[in-house]
Formats: sequence, C-alpha cells, structure tokens
Amino acid sequence: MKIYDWHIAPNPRRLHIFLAEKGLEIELVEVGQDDMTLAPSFKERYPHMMVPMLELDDGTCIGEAMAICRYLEELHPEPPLMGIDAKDRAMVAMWEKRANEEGMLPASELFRNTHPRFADRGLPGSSEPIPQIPELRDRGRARLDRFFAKFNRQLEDNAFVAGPRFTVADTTALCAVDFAGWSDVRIPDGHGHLRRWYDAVSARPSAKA
Ligand SMILES: N[C@@H](CCC(=O)N[C@@H](CS)C(=O)NCC(=O)O)C(=O)O
Repeated sequence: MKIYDWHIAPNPRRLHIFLAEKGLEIELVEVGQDDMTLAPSFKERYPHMMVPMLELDDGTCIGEAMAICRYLEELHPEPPLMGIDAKDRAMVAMWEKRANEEGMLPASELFRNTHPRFADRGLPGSSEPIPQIPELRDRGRARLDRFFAKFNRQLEDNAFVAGPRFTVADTTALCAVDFAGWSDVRIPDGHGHLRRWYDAVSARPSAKA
C-alpha cells in the first residue's frame, strides 16, 4: 500500500502523526507541488483530488484522513488511537469530529479565502474555479474563537481531548491549532488548559512527523 501525500498540508499531517504514534512506515508518494497545487497525474487518477489518500495493493483508493486511520487501526490495533471500548470509541469519534468541523474547517475557510495562491480555489478537491468569499475570513476567525474556547473548557477536566489517553481527537485538534497559525490566529491568552495541552502534544515526537 502507499499514501499519496502533500507533506506540508494539514490533512495529511493528521495521518503522519497517526503513523508516528503507531510506529508504522508506509510508502509516501508526494503529489504536492511548489505552486501549492496537486500533481495533474494524481488528479486525473483520483477524482476526489484531495490528500491524504491510501491506495491498497488491490487498487482500492481510501480517501478521508479518518477513514484511512480507521482502516489502519483495525490492522494495527496497538496502541489504540480511536478508543478502547464502545463508550470510549464514541467519545473519541465525537471529539475528533468536533475538532475537524469546528477547528480544521474554519482554519481552512480562513486560509483559503485569504491567501493569494488560492484566489480561485476557495474549496479543495475541485478542478472548477471556486472564487474566494471575503466574508468567510471573518467567519473563520469567529469560528476559531469558539473552537479555542470549547476545547479549553474540555481540557480543564481532561488530560487529552477525548479523555485520559492520546487519540485521533488530539491529532486533529493539534493540526487545527497549527493550521489556524498559518493565518496568524493563535490560542488566545487566558486559555490555559488548551495551552497546557498544546505544549504537551506538540512536544511528542509524532508532532514533528
Ligand atoms: N476531508 C478531507 C480533507 C482533505 C483536504 O482538504 N486535503 C487538502 C490538503 S490539506 C487537499 O487535498 N487540497 C487539495 C487542493 O487544495 O486542491 C480529509 O479529511 O482527508
């Protein structure tokens, strides 16, 4: 199997951290280009035109970072990164989805509607021009404020986002915080629980993966 990758991009990073935590090595095929687009050969082969994408030896293409993690978690259950029993798996899925929808997506909304390189690329995964919408910058910032506040509250009583163990909820939340930084949006002062968590997960070797 191999992973189609764009080594600097935030969604592939969710998978890089997962692989590092598991101690897995899978062949990476870089399809990101210097102009911040994906290689035409990849887009022709894979109509969803987004990374990461895991291609199995039988040719099956698995897209979506969490679907790839789910597949690999079943093949390599240790250490568990998606929950240890029914309740825990539900909690991890819930918080991972919140981290993605309330953190990653607003960070993407803000970045893609601001950066000049993305002038006609307001959304990923399209070959049609998608113009930027300036109003989405402010909305992205406001959504990130709510994300920081919500996760700060959650981390007041929890070592990690979904409870006492490091999970995919942490990988997605970490990638969201760092992706927000691409637009100079940082954890606000006064969010001490989020800051404590961020410093701890950023210090893990997997965060450098
Ligand atoms: N929902 C997808 C999102 C994937 C995504 O947005 N990937 C970006 C890189 S971070 C991409 O492929 N962008 C291609 C583009 O900008 O055209 C997932 O969870 O994997």
